[in-house]
Amino acid sequence: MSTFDLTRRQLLKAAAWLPLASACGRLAFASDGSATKLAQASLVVHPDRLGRTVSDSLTGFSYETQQLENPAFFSADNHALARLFRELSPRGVLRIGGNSSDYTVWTAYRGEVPAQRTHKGGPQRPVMLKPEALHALAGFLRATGWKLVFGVNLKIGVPAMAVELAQAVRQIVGDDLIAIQIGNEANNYEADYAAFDQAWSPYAKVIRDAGIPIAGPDTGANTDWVIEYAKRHGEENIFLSRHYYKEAAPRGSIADLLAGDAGFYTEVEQAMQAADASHLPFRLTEANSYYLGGRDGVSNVFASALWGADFMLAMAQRGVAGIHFHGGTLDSIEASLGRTADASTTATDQAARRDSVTSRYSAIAGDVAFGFQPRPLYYGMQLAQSFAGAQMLNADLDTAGADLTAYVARRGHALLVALINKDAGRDVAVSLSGLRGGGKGRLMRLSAPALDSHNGVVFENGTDPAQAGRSVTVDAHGRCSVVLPRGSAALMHLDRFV
Ligand code: BDP
Repeated sequence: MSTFDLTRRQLLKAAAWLPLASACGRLAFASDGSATKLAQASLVVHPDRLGRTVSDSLTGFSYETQQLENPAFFSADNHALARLFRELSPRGVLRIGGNSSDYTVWTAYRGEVPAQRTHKGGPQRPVMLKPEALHALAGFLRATGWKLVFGVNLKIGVPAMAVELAQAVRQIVGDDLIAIQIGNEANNYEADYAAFDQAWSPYAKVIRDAGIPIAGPDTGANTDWVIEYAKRHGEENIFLSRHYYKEAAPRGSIADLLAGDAGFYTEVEQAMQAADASHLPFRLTEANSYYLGGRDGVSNVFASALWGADFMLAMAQRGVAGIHFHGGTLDSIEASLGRTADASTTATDQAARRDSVTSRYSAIAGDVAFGFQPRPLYYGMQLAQSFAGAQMLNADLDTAGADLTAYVARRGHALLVALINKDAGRDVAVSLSGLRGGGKGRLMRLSAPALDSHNGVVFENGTDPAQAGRSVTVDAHGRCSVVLPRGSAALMHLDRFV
């Protein structure tokens, strides 16, 4: 466990704190109206126990290279998608890659390209990537302020084509390119790290010789590869990377997703040791709830918002610099898995049509024909993005046995507290202490009718007064209490903490 972990401790004597429920201005009531069934949790903030500084570019997305086959998708003219990116983060990072990047033919390349072996579990046809798609992508990046991480293929075994593509990306996208990655999840097709390193090295050499920054190893799992790669190639890289999915889609469920993934957190701490030793950021360049396209009724419902917010903040607390949620059209994801999308829909309303053409786990639904809209996960990302650039603070959390997580950070003079009640069965009253006496701020709730709701998600961070949260006041002793209904989260922003 990291020293920044919030520890579960014995239940404090909550009785003495009960009057404080009104100190935050009657924030909420238990959803069953009964105060007696509330779990009484506590959070003690320690302003002097500093944690990691959260990266400015914490928020990221990952899309298949195949998505670029339609240059109108990532284009400055795709205003609806550009707005959703921009509103989520002013400094996000888009990663292009996935299985389809290993089957991509750069159409401007004039050399020989061997016939591509397609196999079960991979795309059935190569992606034909044209220069106009890169020009459109460059426009999209300028319109959003986002940067780019771009994957070239390793599997085809043609470094000459990879370097030409990398050069074109660099020339067209310019300084908005952070790095080129070589190969997608090579742990799924190279026998071991040594075999990967041998295949990867000629690519890395020509791309670096062309003056283009690289990052990697972009492995699907295998934290040991990340550690070995950092040792061997740390100095040549801009950042280190791997991917994350909790499990395969058939094994997914809301309960499984919300239970968290302590084993992975430990792996991240190991990867972070390697990253810190090589003075490199570590990014999860592709991540989401369940691989094989996501799980319907789990990856695309409100539970994914609570999971996404918790996952991003748990990663940020451990020092991960960016989390790139994988997604895009159903067509692009199904193709990456060697399957054909069935996006036929009888829906007549626009929202349902957008949903039907989108991969299960995508945080944004829609396509160029139908337009775009946020999915529940998008709102969870928004909550976590509030921490970008802030400094994490250590705190002691007593969950009182509920599935509750909490994250605390300082930004300038302000204090941020995220409280995530992933418990499906218990409302929780959280007594906060260690705050600045008499402080004032806002409480913004993230809620939906139920954990399995596809629609009706609200994150009260808007300028619309009806969705702008409510004011909170901390008592003279620096205490305050918040009730979190089961399956909901809240972000507290206190204006003058120091
Ligand atoms: C990852 C691949 C990506 C797939 C995803 C999935 O990189 O191309 O779309 O799995 O299975 O491993 O959903």
